[in-house]
Amino acid sequence: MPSAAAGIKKVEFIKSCYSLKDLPEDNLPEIAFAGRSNVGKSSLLNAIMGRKKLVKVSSRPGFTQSLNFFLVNGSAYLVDLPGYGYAKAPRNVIKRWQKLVEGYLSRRKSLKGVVCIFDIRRKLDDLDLNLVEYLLFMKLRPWVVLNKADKLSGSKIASKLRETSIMLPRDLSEPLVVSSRTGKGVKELVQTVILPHIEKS
Ligand SMILES: Nc1nc2c(ncn2[C@@H]2O[C@H](COP(=O)(O)OP(=O)(O)O)[C@@H](O)[C@H]2O)c(=O)[nH]1
Ligand SMILES: [Mg+2]
Repeated sequence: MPSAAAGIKKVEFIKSCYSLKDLPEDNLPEIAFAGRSNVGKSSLLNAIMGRKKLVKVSSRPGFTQSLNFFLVNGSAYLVDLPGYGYAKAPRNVIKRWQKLVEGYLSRRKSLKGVVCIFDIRRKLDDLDLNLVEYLLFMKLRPWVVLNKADKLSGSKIASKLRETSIMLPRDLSEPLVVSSRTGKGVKELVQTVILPHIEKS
């Protein structure tokens, strides 16, 4: 993924936050990216920002418990949240995750919404649905993105999209189908979700 999506002109890594005390001041519009560990969150951020290694694609899923802040166009943050649902994560790691992510989601005033990334091949489970419902409960906007579309044929994509839409709360907009590997759907995600919510209003 050599170049950033149109409209993403400049990207800088700002910091990784391991505790809520470390968060940068919330004085800029911000969009967070959430999803199960290994769903391709970091890869999708890299595809959006056009930098293969800006966000570390981990070989040890479930162990990165930090919120990673990226400054886009000098005027907004994209935030890589730690992934959930790693089967081998010990209880204390899960507890820490909850405290960090829920603490962040519940107090971040500048947060415009959360891109919820799911694997298009998998049926949504309780953890995925809990995320979407928690966001709605907190009056935050979820944008659902189905990643790894390169793994399925066109007709299978359509049926998976239907299956997922049915499970989601009604008032959400249609999930976007993407592949961080091929770049499919990334431009639409940037144009319809990211840019409109991070540009100055
Ligand atoms: N086939 C395919 N693999 C992907 C895609 N996005 C990510 N991956 C792979 O999925 C694994 C996890 O990706 P990563 O970005 O680290 O996931 P994260 O844990 O959600 O940040 C890596 O092996 C990626 O190469 C995609 O769109 N298609
Ligand atoms: Mg990651």
